[in-house]
Amino acid sequence: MEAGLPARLHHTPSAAPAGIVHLGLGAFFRAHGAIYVEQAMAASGGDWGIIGVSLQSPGTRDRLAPQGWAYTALQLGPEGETAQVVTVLRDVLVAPENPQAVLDAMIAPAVRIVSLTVTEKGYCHEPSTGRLNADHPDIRHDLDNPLPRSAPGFLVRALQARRAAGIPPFTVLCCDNLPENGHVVRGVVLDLARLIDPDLAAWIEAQGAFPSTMVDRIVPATTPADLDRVETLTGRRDEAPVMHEPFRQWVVEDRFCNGRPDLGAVGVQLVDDVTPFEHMKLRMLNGTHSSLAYLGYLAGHQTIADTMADPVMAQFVDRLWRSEIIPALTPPPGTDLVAYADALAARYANPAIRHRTWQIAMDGSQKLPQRILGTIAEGRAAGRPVPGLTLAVAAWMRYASGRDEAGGAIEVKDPLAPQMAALWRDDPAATVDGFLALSQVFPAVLRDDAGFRAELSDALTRLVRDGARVAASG
Ligand code: CS2
Repeated sequence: MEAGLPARLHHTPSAAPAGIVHLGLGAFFRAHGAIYVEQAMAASGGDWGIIGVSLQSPGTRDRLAPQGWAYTALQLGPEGETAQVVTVLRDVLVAPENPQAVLDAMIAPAVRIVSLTVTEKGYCHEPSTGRLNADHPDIRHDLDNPLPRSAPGFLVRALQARRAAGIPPFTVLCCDNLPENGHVVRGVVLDLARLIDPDLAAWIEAQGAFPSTMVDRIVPATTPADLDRVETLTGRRDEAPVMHEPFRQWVVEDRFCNGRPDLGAVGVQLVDDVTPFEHMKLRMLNGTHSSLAYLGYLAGHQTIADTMADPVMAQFVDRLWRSEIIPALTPPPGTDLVAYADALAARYANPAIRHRTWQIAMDGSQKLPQRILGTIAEGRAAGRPVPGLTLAVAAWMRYASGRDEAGGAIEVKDPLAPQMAALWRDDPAATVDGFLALSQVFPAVLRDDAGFRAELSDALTRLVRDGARVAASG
């Protein structure tokens, strides 16, 4: 090492064939699924090394390449930090640069699982119905071109090539925060396959597997300051570390068509039906995360931990759990929902995790249905008031308008951002009418519910008049 230059993290990747291709190589997968797979191989063996695929940009590949695909995962607990180096990646491909290389990786017989974290919008489906949006520009492209752009396109074209070559299908393992996520990805894959070749769709239906999963670990985006922190702690420069909380959970339906790593050996819960776990996590964690993100952002809080340090917001979220969300849930086997809520409150308050409200606020139009609107619809059908979640929806509208409480611009990241910015009116009832007409977000049962419309207008009126903190204290 030259004097003055820090040591660089470096690793020589194993030459063993990869068993998994992962689409959407973001920080979440690198801090969650990749670590479980690495540990499962250490515990029980198997060639399950991972080829990561970035569907958009080359940044992660470019930062990981000089490190031999290794990276540091830094665990941030209230009591301190611990670092581990993860070496399970065998290669990283960038789909837009070379889609054929991605297909070749997915077609290799040694690859027996294709896992995905492509975010809610990556499935090209209608969030309110779960069906493929055949008008999506990437889907239209993928119907006409053998080299795809979308995640469903890569899955279908790779399965088509495997079928043609007599290679059995891989298991499609969805790791995104969608309800019945295996069912959703199966639906979009079969819808797309049917449009390309109905026989292919029948083959996938008969031979493929799409287990649903529930994934959980809080992984804030890595910042430049985090790179320095890792260097100070480990003595090595890593250009692509990931930050994560100590907690992790992965619940997986044990329906794989072509083998799997020994996930059970490393704490993954293998179950017959993941639905109650998914509902619990999406509604109790992600639903309150989004609620705190919109209200917290509007109240001027940078992170979830800052928002939880505001007693008004901590009490607000506690009311959401106890009065609005838990009463609508069936607890998963062996789970106490009140204890789960208490654990969430402690996780959110972890001051070492700087999870920005702005980051969680992203893509609200894709997140709200499964996180918040289902609970609202069920609560209303049961005659149970849901004022806090209704306020959260109003806060999302206010946020999505692109103006904060001081009139400053908000950088809204959402596929519907331009459309939503145009919906804001001086009259809250008119704003609510405009948003409720978004049928890709709101299910008919809420669009047609005059009581919900009126309560949402009231909530938005209070939010605009009094500000987020006062509205949340009510
Ligand atoms: C968050 C999730 O960004 C978001 O929308 O709600 O990423 C959340 O941190 C994870 O699902 C936790 O498991």
